[in-house]
Amino acid sequence: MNGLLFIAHQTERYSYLQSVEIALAGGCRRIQLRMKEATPREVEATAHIAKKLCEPFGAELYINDHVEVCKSVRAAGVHLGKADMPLREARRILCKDFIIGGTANTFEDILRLKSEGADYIGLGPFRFTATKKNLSPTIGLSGYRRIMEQCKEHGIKLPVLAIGGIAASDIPDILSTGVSGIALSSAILQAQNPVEEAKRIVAAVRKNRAAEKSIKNNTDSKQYE
Ligand code: TZP
Ligand code: MG
Repeated sequence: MNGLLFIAHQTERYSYLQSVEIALAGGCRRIQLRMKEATPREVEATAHIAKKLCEPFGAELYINDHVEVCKSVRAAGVHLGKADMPLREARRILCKDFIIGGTANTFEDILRLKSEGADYIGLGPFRFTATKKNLSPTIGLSGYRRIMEQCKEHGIKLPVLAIGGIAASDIPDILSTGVSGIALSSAILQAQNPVEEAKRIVAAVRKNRAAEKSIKNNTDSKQYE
């Protein structure tokens, strides 16, 4: 899991499926369907359609919270928070056939999720966001630097996505901390022209990940000069 993950949401302007369509038109190729207030049946019905929308673009669909829905619609994976099904139980149901991500707010959370078999980590929130209720303490740029440094020291190579209150202009700084990608929602859905903003964000993530890789490769090779 790297690059950009779009969190599909319902807003005053857009339905869940409209937000999926916007993200796809803007070039996002990883989409998480996050329907907090919906019943499992509603999530499943929407996920079926979202999966069909993703297919022609070769985009991956992830489901927030609902392990059974992930399996029944054959999504790419599921994302689980602290209050959701325990990761080990989800792994028993999904085996190795599906990707499982977990939410972390601290380095200790990352250690726990790694021991439970997570495939990737959503680390946040970067800053305050109204998108999520019961928000954990914000991490900020210095927090990402510290936590990613701790991951390096402990040899933890799990992909980490930064999430929560991220704007397009934050992307270069956040990617410079060593995270492998960015997850966001409102930066696109609250923009005046969401499709154009999605395009801008997709390009910014691509450009800055490429820049980080080349800095890292240069630094790595310098160690042997
Ligand atoms: N966890 C922290 S923020 C968030 C989740 C799932 C949703 C996305 O937040 P934003 O600020 O709309 O990008
Ligand atoms: Mg959850």
